[in-house]
Amino acid sequence: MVSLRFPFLFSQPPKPKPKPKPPHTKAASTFLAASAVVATAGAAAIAICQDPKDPFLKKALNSVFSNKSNHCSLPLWGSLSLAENSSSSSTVVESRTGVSFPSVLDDSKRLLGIGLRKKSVLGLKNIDVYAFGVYADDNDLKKFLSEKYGKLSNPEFKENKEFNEYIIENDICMTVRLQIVYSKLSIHSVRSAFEESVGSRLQKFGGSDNKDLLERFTSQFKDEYKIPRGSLIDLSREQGHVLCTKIDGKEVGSIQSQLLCQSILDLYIGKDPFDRQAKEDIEHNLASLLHK
Ligand code: DAO
Ligand code: DAO
Repeated sequence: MVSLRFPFLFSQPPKPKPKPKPPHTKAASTFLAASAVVATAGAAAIAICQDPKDPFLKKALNSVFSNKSNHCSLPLWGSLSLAENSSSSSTVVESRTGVSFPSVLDDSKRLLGIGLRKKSVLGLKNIDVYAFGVYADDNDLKKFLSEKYGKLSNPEFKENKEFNEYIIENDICMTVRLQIVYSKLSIHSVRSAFEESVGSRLQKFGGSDNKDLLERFTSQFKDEYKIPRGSLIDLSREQGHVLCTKIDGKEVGSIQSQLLCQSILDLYIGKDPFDRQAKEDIEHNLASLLHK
């Protein structure tokens, strides 16, 4: 079954010719996706965007993805090459917020899934805080997953839920990109939210004595920083379990800690993720990537 919300990542689109980019409205994206589906029978098209509520698009996508020969011609790791096969200009839209994410980041990281971080305030309302995209380096994925899981069949791999933990724990270069959608975010509320979310993971994986690590992390975020709606925060695990944080493309700090990297990734692809559907999409895409 192909997820309509995120059905495209491992197809190998013919390299599209660069076109002038229209303003990225939802309508424009939907139109682009729909016309490209019709035109190219389901290759690059879907990398633009999809809206599962759009009956026309849903139908178009269904028909494309029900035809296996049109979908995912990627056979083996050996043919996986983002540089050759992905258009770095394509984006994916998180449908609830309208926020878009590039399907490739830093030339080598591919988008595995997108989701939404909500937060309940005083048990009264749920606010949308940020949309996120989870990326992983192609070569690292190839190396780590094929070494460990290359011999499993697709169903065996899908059933093997420990591969998420493996990805969370190991030295695979990954980025979680957050795009803020809540317009009244203060540094104070950010600090207390991640003391709760990251703090509970530090405790879960590392035991009780991790106050220093949490403080080192939170002290990177100075009171004077502003994070209005539209701000972009990249949390990247770089080689050697180094967590590097950028705000709007500017590095604000990096900390070498396997525990911290693992705790951050666990928020998105661990046992109790912020967005369960996003995690499932990521699992699905990893499975497709390993066995095509
Ligand atoms: O306005 O008090 C309020 C509610 C704020 C909720 C903030 C949640 C912050 C979540 C972490 C964001 C990390 C960028
Ligand atoms: O959503 O609860 C959460 C955790 C988010 C973890 C990352 C926070 C990084 C925040 C940077 C803020 C910069 C001022």
